[in-house]
Parts: sequence; structure tokens; C-alpha cells
Amino acid sequence: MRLTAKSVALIPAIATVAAAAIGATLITTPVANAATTLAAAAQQSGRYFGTAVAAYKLNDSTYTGILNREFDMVTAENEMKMDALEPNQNQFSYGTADRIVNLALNQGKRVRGHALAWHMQQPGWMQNMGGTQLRNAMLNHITQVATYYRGKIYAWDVVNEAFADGSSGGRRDSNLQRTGDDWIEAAFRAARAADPTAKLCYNDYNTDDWSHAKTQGVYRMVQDFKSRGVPIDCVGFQSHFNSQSPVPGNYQTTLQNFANLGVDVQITELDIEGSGSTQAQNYSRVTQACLAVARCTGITVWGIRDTDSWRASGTPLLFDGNGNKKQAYNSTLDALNAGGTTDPTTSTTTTTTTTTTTTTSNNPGNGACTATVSLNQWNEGFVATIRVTAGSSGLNGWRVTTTLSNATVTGSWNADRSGNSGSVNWTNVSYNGNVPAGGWTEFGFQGSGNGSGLNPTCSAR
Ligand code: 9MR
Repeated sequence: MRLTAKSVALIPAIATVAAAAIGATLITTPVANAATTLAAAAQQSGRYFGTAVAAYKLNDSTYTGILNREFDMVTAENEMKMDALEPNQNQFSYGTADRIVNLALNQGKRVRGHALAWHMQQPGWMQNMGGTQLRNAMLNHITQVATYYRGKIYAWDVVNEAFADGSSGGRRDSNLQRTGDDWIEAAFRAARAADPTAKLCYNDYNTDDWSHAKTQGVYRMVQDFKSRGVPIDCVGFQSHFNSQSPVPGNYQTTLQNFANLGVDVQITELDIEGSGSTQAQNYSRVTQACLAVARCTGITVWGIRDTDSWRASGTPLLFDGNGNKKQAYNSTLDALNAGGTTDPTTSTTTTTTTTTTTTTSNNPGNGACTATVSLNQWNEGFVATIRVTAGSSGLNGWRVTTTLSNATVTGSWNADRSGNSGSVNWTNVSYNGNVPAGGWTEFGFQGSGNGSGLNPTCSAR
């Protein structure tokens, strides 16, 4: 049975039963009067409805008219990617992105930040980098950008498209991946330190079908991050659908299974190629799937009119080239007006607290250690990565002392800290105290001022 706004208003008990069947603590939100815009309809169940926006179209009054009227969340289509924001190393260019962000915030809309780290649309200077140099450049980019936009971003796509297509279920090869498997968690920790208020998301495509290896690979990563306290709050499902890649029958299952890991889920780049009633039904199905999952907090379509789409020939959006509402618009609006389930815990950003699994270790004794620093300094600040290397008998815990003569720590990851300037002590957290003989682990921090002369020393504890 398909619930319309009217029928749900008449029989709210049906929605309650449906919610109970999902098995979570849910508040149902039957709707009395159908809303007439996508945003207003989504808001009835505590969700948002967003669109990708291109800055160069902001002078088109048909475009901005629809944007202002229909949407309450905005994603910059290209303007907040790495190449746009940091065209030269350590020289940031926020002007075009700010046109979008300021327009959104001035109209009471929110912003999804897209994207802090991605193997594509990297600036030229970054494309041929590797190793520690690239890792630090990435962390610096994340730190700078997330700090600049602190307080203005609802959610960041911290890492975009890091998993491989096909049957491997593993990571995609890229210059970022070659800096080490931990690049994704390092990115999330740096983003959290820079902006503790934004939700931090992993975002990908072809992760909609629960049975696909890529979906499973991302799921395992999120599960692992949650178990080790890596700060992840949400998973974005881009949801680019066409005849080769249709809306899978188990789409809602996928959203629900991820949500069950304790993260929000969001549909982040929705477009569905096609036309007429088939397209309208597909949009309706996707919308209903989100509304049925309490922690599906919103839907963003990847453009406004068909002619604005990166896949314009597939006419995949909700408005035609003249800005008229399509059948798909109406079916989406109806589905939103039918109401959905919400999870009261998702209405505010939650800061992830660290819960950890103990790393198993076969190195019972304490041993000496050494600490080395890799520093990425720019005019007013720096990111320092400290590597702790165990001596011949391994470590059960470690302490590092650094000297910050002309600097102040503003955020850190993978270590506990006492103080933020002068002589600063760092100790292992529960998941990285055990280091086998000759092995190493890393922690990091960013600071303001001059990070030279840190002179780290290490001892076992
Ligand atoms: O829509 C974006 C298009 O204008 C760009 O040319 C393209 C370049 O990679 O990126 C498009 O947006 C992508 C998004 O950032 C990530 N997911 C896939 C989107 C479509 O390619």
C-alpha cells in the first residue's frame, strides 16, 4: 500500500505500525496538510531536501527562483573541491565557494561541504605528490578548509569515493591511498579537530545495492571506525541511477543496515535518468526508502533542472529545462508529504566518544622508543605528525614530550595530551599503545604559530 498525505492524515496509526515493524525507537510524523515545496515537505519529518548548486548559475533568475523556493540544503557542485579551494599549495581561494555558502546561509539554508579529500579534482601541485608530503598536504588542506568554514557546515564529505568498483570490496588505488591505509581515518580525525560541530561523512557511489562488494567494503570500514572511535557521523549514498545502474530492490535495506551501525545516512547526489511515470516511480521509491529509515536525515539532488545536470542528456532531475516541475517532482513531493520516521537522537550533532577494542599484542615487555616529527608549516600554523617507533622489545604504552616554544596546539588525534604550549606531554590512547618491536604508530596535531623545534622525545610507560 502506498500512503498518500491524505491517507496518513486520516489513519496515522498505519504509520506507527510501519515504524514499529522497523524495530527502532521511532517517532512517526503523519502529515495533516500537504506542503507545497520539497523543503517544507521534508521538514515535516525533520529532514532536509537539498540540491547541488553551481556558482556560475547564480545570475540565472529561473535557477535561483527554484533554488530559493524549493531547497533548504545546498552542496557546491564543484566549488569546494580541493582544486577549487587550494589552487596553489597553502594559498586558499574561497571567493567562489563563499558566494554559494553565503547565499545559502543568508536564506536560512544549510550547507553540505563537498569534499575535503578525493582522488579526483586535485590541484595540479598535489596530483604528483606522494608519501608523507602528500599526507601532510591533505591534512593541511582539511585542517585549513574545515577551520575556515567552522560553524557554517552541516556535514562534510570528508572522504569521497575511496573504494574500488567491481568485486574486490577493497580500496581504490590512488595517490592518497598509497600514503597508507590509514589515510581515511587520519582525514576524519583532522576534520573533527578543525570543526567539532560538523557531521563527518564518508561519501561514495555504487554503494546502494547491499549485495555489492563495494557496499560491503564501505560497511566494514564504517563498522571498524565505529568500533575504534574514529570520528565518523554519517555515510552519503550518491545514488546516481540509470538503466545500467537502476535503483536496487534492497536500497532501503542498505540504508537501514548502515544506519544500524550508529551513523546517519544521507542521499547526497540523487539523479535518476528517464522520464514520465517510470522516472517518477523511481524517485518516489528512493524518497520512501529514506523516509522509512529513521536516521536517513535528508536527500540532495544533483542539480535543479535537467539542463543543469552533469548528465543532461538523461534528463535525470526534477525540473525540466524551462524550470517546470516534472512528474518526478510531484511523486517526490507526495512521498515527502506522506511523512516518515525520525530518530530523536539525530536532531543535533553528536560528538563521537571513543570506544575502543584492545589491539592484541604479543609483546609483553616495555622497551625504549624513538619519536620523529614530520612538519607541514604554513604562514600562521602547522600540522605535525609524530611517529613513535618501538625499540627491540616492543611497547605496552608510550609517552612523548614535545616543546612548543612559539606555538599552541589547536587540535590533535591518536594521542592524549596534557597542556597546549611549552612542554607538552602526549600519551598513547587505548588502541595504539601496543607497538611490536621495531614497529611504529603515529599521532598528530595541528597548531598555530611556529612548529619548528618540537624536538620530540619518547619513553615507555
Ligand atoms: O557534477 C560535477 C561535474 O560538474 C564535474 O565536472 C565532475 C568532475 O569530476 O564532478 C561532478 O560531480 C561529481 C561529484 O563531485 C562526486 N560524485 C560524482 C559527481 C558526478 O561526477
